[in-house]
Amino acid sequence: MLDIFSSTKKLGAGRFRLTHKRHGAKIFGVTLAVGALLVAGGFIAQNIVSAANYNITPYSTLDEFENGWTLNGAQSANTPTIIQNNADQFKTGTGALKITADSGNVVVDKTVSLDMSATNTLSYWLYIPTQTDLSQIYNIALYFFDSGSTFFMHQSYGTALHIGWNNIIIPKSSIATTTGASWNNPITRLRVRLNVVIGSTSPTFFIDNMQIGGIDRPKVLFTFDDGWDSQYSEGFQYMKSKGLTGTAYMIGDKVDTSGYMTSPQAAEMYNAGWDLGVHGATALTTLGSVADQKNEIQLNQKWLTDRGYTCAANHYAYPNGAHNTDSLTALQDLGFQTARTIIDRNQAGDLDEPLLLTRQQVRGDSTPAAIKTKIDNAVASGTTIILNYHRIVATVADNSMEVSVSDFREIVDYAATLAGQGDLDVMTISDWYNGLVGAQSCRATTGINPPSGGPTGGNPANPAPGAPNTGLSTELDTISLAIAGGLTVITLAGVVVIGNKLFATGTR
Ligand SMILES: [Ca+2]
Repeated sequence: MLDIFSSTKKLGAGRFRLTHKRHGAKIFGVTLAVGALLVAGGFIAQNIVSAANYNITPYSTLDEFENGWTLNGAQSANTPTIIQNNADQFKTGTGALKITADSGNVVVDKTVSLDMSATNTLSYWLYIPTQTDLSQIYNIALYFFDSGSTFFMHQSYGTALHIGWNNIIIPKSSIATTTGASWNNPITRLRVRLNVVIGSTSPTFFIDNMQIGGIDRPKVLFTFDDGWDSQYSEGFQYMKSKGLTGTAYMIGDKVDTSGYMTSPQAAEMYNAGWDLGVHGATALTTLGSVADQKNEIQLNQKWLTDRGYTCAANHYAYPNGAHNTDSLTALQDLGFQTARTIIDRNQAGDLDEPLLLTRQQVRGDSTPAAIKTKIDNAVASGTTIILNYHRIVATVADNSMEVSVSDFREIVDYAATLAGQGDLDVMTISDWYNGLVGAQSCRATTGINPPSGGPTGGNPANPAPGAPNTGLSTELDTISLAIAGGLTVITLAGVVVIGNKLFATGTR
């Protein structure tokens, strides 16, 4: 059975969901249509065998926030406004629910009759217009009442949100509940409650597209900031022993200085399949203009591109997490594909704001058990967890910058075990992004090199990321060129050639 990226469906403004098709009968019709549009080169169509499509189980829409919502209360003397089906910002359908507070908390309800007993995941979208709005939102709580007084509740805190669209995906099992509430009961009322920061004026946000039941392929990204030498000596070496690769966001002019990686070490990591992304030593928000921010970003990007480390040269990590609207403009102008913040939340596999990726910090005083729980939540909710490390040391002296070797290894072991069981994939940032948008892997030209694990939990025939597939690639390239431009369907042992595209079959 093939796993192929078969269609891209646009859901409302800017949202793409990549749909998984697993049935051989459907593959050929779709693929022939796509293949006819492509020009064959001397490479393998990597996107088909990589994790091009992360959605495994489709989501079902629970509410469009377009009707039935009523203002149910606010703090006295306040006059909030709600507008449902507001088209200023929305994800799906024709509008979203826009809520504007007036210096106090706001409660908005909708009477429903929903059976949520059989679903596991819950997702919804929040749009925060400006940084000022964000700074005035303490949290946004979603309630699911199964009676007049018992309910489930999930809160998104302002500190875990960013401006623009936030795709919140959570396992239903992680939602707080009152005593007596049960998902086996019909849900009779939905509630959205905005709790504002004391002293706020009139924060606005939008909520749209509540969905249940969907699951995307879970991912773990090990990311490391600054290019410290222990990222080579421990991070790279230990992950290599487990067949895993990670992402180091580099500060160009720190390389070959005391405490940081050497040039040969960086080269070894890159050549072994690691991503080297762009970081820096200067917080962008300390720079006065878009042009100044661009210069700082490009300075560090140049260190990578000068050396041919191009796979993740369009992936950025904000120094200190600091960013503003000028930063977004600068990165967008420069063609960056992702930028990682220091907002701690699991990242949706359905890309929300690519220049505002979230992370999960791993600190010296983070217990391995707590990090494992976050990984478990990623598995349960079908999200991506972008782990963020700095130095890995024998004895931790700085909790914000250092993690012990033993704690680090425990998490690597855990991720490797789950990947080996087919529960998740461990990948680099470029493979994650390219797979998500349906582009081929950066390293595809050396053979069939999918991210570790494969799209449905591991194809033992696939080599490690970055490692050439010595058994197939040369032969496949030859066949690819020979049939360029045609629509012939050829099936070899373990390989399907359709038109000018090639697909490796597995045991999936
Ligand atoms: Ca809607």
